[in-house]
Amino acid sequence: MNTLRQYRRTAGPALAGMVLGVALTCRPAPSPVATPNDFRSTAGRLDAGEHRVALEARAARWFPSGNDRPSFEVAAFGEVGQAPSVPGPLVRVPIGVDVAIALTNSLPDTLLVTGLRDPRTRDTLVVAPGATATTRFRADRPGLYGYSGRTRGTVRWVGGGGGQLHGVIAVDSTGAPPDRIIAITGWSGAAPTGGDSTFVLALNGRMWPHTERMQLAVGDTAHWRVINFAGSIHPMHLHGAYFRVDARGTHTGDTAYTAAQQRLVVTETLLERETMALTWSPERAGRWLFHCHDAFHVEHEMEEELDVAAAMWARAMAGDTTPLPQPAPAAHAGEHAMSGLVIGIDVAGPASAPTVTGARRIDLTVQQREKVYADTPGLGFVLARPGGVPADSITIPGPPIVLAQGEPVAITVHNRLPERTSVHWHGMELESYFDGVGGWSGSANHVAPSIAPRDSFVARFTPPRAGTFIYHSHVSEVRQLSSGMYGPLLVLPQGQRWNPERDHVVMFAVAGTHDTASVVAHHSQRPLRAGVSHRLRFVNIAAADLVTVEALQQERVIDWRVVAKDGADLRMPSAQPARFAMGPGETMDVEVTPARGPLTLRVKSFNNFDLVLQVK
Ligand SMILES: [Cu+2]
Repeated sequence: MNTLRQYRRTAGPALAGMVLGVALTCRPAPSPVATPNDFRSTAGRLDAGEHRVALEARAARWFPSGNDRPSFEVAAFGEVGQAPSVPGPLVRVPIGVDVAIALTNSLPDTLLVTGLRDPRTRDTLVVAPGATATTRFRADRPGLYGYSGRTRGTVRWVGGGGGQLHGVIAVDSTGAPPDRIIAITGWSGAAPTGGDSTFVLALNGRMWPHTERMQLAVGDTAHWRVINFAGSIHPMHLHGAYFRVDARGTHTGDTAYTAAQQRLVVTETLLERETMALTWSPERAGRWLFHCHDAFHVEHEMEEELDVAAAMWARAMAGDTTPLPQPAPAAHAGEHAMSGLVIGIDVAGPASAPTVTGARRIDLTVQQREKVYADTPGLGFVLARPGGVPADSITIPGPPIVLAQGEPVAITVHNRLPERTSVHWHGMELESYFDGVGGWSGSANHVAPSIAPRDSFVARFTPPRAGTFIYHSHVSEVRQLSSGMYGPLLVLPQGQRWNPERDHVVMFAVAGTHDTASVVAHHSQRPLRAGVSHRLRFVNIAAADLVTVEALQQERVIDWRVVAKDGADLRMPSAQPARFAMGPGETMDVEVTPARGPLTLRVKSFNNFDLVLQVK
């Protein structure tokens, strides 16, 4: 099982919550069920010139998956007199209003809350068990804020890994368009025998497929704000369309980007306690996804482990911390077998465009070779060639697929694996049916299947813009991605030929499926030429790892020009010191003119290493 790797790799919330403390000895009435919170309405109301809210922190029963699935006893916020919710209430006010909050602590332990005394600071409000504390502030700066609670620690189950004490404050500027708020929260528990720590990740209180289904129409403008309360990074990825990042921030407020700072992306990485505001407009009807690109955070295993996680939690609350056995992994159907941080989007509109004729044909075979990563096979792609493809020939990463902007292409994916797969054309603006999420892409009455062994699927699209994209597996990604199922998808301006001497791909990925598998950088090893401009296309397709890079020559950070992000040209490319951080599912293009001597890419990630590019 791979769950512990997720925590090792992204410093998740588990470890703080794994020590179970004193359990409650007397149990009052059963806790009320926590409702999922879609943040469509504000808590409290305007009264005598003040927005007054009465909040309560209390024990609640949370059903992160379906109502027929296991539940957890957690600590949660609610409005006094109403059901608690996960996440906690939204306090939404127009700018300039005075806010008065009374918070009652109905937990059996001292409560410490940040973000309520003054949302712009991390000052703590301390509330004794049974007490009510009040706080007042003026909402004088627009933005998104997060408040979070924990207990002092004598009764750990209500804090730490068990707590869902998180809520949102939104201060709206005059004339702000309506938006939706999406909060990421995490829960974690101890490890079963033979397994790693169990965890749950939810969007607005629910895991896929029980997350809200967003309903949009072609041409709508959607404003979403995303806030991260779960203690790990979340590279949030939109399928089939770009979104514009309008603001970034933390729980103590955000900063609206100027027009020049706004960027189009398909993936934006939220670090711990970070927020973003985004705008997008669907151009094509069909079914799309907005999901975390950390493969562990969408892995079906999260759902499979829910039973043992809930059972162990219930026993721990009764004072018994003996681990239960880890369940055997379930056989996956392969049809969008996801969980966790995934939101489905239904876009209504005219049916998809008719299939173009005369498309360029490409044949891509997926197959495996034994013992590539110790005892486990490598899974990889290979392009058709005259005389056929030997049964165990794979390249990792897959071969660069080089397309021309505006030129229709029909890529036939032949599956020669002993299992189902599906290939996603990451960053590509295409028809939903060809997007590559088997069992989901398309429309309710025309769903694209995943590709069964010995079967094939033809993906048809016309790349509308030139840039750096990715093709990769969208089935059991932790294993299929880490086993090699990814490759660069390059789209060149019409009439341009790819020059691999001047145009280099550097692809970060995880080599193998074991818990301690390293992050590696794939590069052609072709030397660069001194004094000549090159394009470097950076791609992060690691299962879970943030990668930070500095480019040095003679131990000094050089300058380069960042020209594109996720395949979209930047509006205002600028020369800047050569360093960046990039989450899984992100690409970035830079232009660099190196001096003579080696160019070192100093990489910090799960493991640290230097990739040295020769410059002649
Ligand atoms: Cu994530």
